[in-house]
Formats: sequence, structure tokens, C-alpha cells
Amino acid sequence: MTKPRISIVIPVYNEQGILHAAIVDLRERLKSFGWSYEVILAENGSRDHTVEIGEELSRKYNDPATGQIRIMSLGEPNYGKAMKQGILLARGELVICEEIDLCDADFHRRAIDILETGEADLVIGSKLADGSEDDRPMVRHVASQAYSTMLKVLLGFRGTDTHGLKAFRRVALLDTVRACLVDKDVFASEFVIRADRGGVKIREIPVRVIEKRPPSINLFKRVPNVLKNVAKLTYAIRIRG
Ligand SMILES: Nc1nc2c(ncn2[C@@H]2O[C@H](COP(=O)(O)OP(=O)(O)OP(=O)(O)O)[C@@H](O)[C@H]2O)c(=O)[nH]1
Ligand SMILES: [Mg+2]
Repeated sequence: MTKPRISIVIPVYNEQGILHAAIVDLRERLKSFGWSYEVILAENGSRDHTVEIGEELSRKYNDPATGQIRIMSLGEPNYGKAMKQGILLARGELVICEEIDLCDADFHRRAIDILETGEADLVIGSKLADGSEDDRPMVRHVASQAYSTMLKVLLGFRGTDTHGLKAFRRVALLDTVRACLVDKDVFASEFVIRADRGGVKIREIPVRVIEKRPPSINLFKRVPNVLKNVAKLTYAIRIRG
């Protein structure tokens, strides 16, 4: 079987409510692009039927020419660890990082077009850049802005958003992924900041965020771990170098 040209990595955790419909809908939207692609469902720690649904999807769709679905499943809940392992499993020349409640094919199209021109090796879909639309509740929008400001001050981050949608040329970013030290939520930020510091050509594009459901984990419950990992990252990058 041929290798897919594009890998779409989607971390999933307790997503039995939307997983099947989201994947069928994504496949439908991608059909008109004519891509050879795989979707890697990077699961860990789900206590519902996410794994069974993912396995069923992977049995049904197994040809990259028409969109292959794969699932990996390990250990306790950890978004960053799942994303990292999913990226390392990806076989495509181009990799897209997605979220199951977004699955934004319009971003996929625009980001892949940019990668193909060679203008950038990493494209970031920003929900905070000029021209973006963030339909999430105001408290989450403001929390995202505060988080980006913290990354700017502590780590010299030069963009507007590190979380959410990304697309990149796999070989150009593999060493960056492997160098990342922190997991959970902050992995996504470390990935972008390390890429920027390493001289990777980055382009941010505005996106419209329309979630299929509210987040599974309460925003405020995430704060202590985020602060701990940002402190760890600041030490690793700014002090240890
Ligand atoms: N494997 C794995 N996936 C996770 C975990 N937590 C969240 N996800 C997945 O990550 C994606 C985004 O999760 P959401 O619950 O929507 O969180 P969010 O607050 O909208 O995400 P951000 O705004 O990007 O921080 C979804 O595809 C989730 O299934 C986890 O612990 N492990
Ligand atoms: Mg979400």
C-alpha cells in the first residue's frame, strides 16, 4: 500500500460523542481535495468507548488513497504526549495537527497551499490574529490572550497563538518535536517556540474557531499544570539554554 502524502494527527480523549461523526464529516470534506492522507487518532486514557469507535473506523477506512484512519492508544490522559507520539508515527511528507471538535478543512487547504509554495515550513492557525473569529466564550478568549502574553514575556514568543491548528513539513520539524521536554497542554507552545528559535520559517494565518462541543476539561483546572510546565520551559530555554 502506498504511503500517505499528508498525515492529520488528532489527539482524542473521551470523545465517543463526536468521534464517528467528526471523522465521517472530515473525510467528506477532504474528498474534493483529492489528497492521499492518513488520520492518526492519538488517544490516551479514555474511559468511554473512544478506542472501540476509533478501531472500528480504522478497520473500515484503511486505504491512504481515499483517507486512512489509524488509532494509537497508550497510558494516562496527556494531550501533549499523545500529540508528540502521533507526530512521530506520522508517515506523510506534510503533517497537520488538529482537534476533533474543530476539524477545519478550510485551514487544511490554506495551510497545505502555503507549505507547497515553500513560503513556510510551519503554518499556525491563530484564533487571536487579525482577521480571526473566535466563537468560544469570552472567558476562554481572554485566557488564550493572557496565555500568549505570558509566553511573550517569559519566552520571547513572537506570534499570537501556539495552541490549536498547525501544519508543517515533517522532516523540517522532526528534530524540534524530539527536543520538546514538556507534555500536556504546554507541549504545543514549546513546539512553536522551539521552532521559531531554531530559525524555522513560520507563517500564522487567521482561523475561525467553531467548536462542536465545549472542552472536556475545565479551563481553571488546567491552570496549575500549565503554570508548572511554563516555569519548567522557561528554565530549560532561558536559563539552561
Ligand atoms: N489524547 C488526548 N487527547 C486530549 C486530551 N485532552 C484533550 N484532548 C483532545 O484535544 C483536543 C482539544 O481538546 P478540547 O477539550 O477541545 O480542549 P480546548 O480547550 O478546546 O483546547 P485548546 O483551546 O486548544 O487548549 C480534542 O481533540 C480532545 O479530544 C488528553 O488528555 N489526551
Ligand atoms: Mg476545543
